Amino acid sequence: MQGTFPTAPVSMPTVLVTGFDPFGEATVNPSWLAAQALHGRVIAGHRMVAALLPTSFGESVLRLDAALLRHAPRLVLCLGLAGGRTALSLERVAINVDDARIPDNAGAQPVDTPAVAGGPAAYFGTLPIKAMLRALLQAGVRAEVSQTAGTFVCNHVFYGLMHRLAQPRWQGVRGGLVHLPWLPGQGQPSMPLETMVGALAMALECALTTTADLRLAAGALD
Ligand code: PCA
Repeated sequence: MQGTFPTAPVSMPTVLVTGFDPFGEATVNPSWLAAQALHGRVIAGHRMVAALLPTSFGESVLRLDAALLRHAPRLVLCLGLAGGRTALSLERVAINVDDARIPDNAGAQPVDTPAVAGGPAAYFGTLPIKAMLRALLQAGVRAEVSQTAGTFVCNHVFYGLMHRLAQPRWQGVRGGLVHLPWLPGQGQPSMPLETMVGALAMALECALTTTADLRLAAGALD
């Protein structure tokens, strides 16, 4: 019988968690370490599946496409490093602009270029960021809602994700981006990997069990 059933049937719905490879001067990227740490965990009845995206404007969205098709997730959480940020940044919006201060890992450095030619100016993420923020702050994790994911590859992937999820074939699939601080030793301010992973598991649990987001000013949650 061996070989007849190459893979066990996996009926549990999945969550796709993506992370990036190191870029610029960084030698590790906490986003990929965190995604790997979450891989295989079951949260709120969903199996976490990690996928690595290259920090490349061109290749990242192609890999994202492949991962979406392969895993058909119910929810997608993209993770990225934003060195210099103090807190886990729950990104609100992806904009249709690529404007790179440094070359990506493939040497591309687009300036004032649309992420998707002819696409809308912006997409909001569809994760319940205020509910997630409250859960994180109540657990004592440094977290914030961020109003800009920048204009480098993270924003590009976030925009590409929301552009795809807006298509009828992905109806009902929610998506978002969380930026992570540096790891200890990478720079200051920093956050230990275990803290990030625990916080992300909590944020995912919240996202998977919350249908309507809270309507609270971010400041009211501090
Ligand atoms: N951070 C970069 C791209 C990859 C990553 O981890 C960004 O914030 O755009």
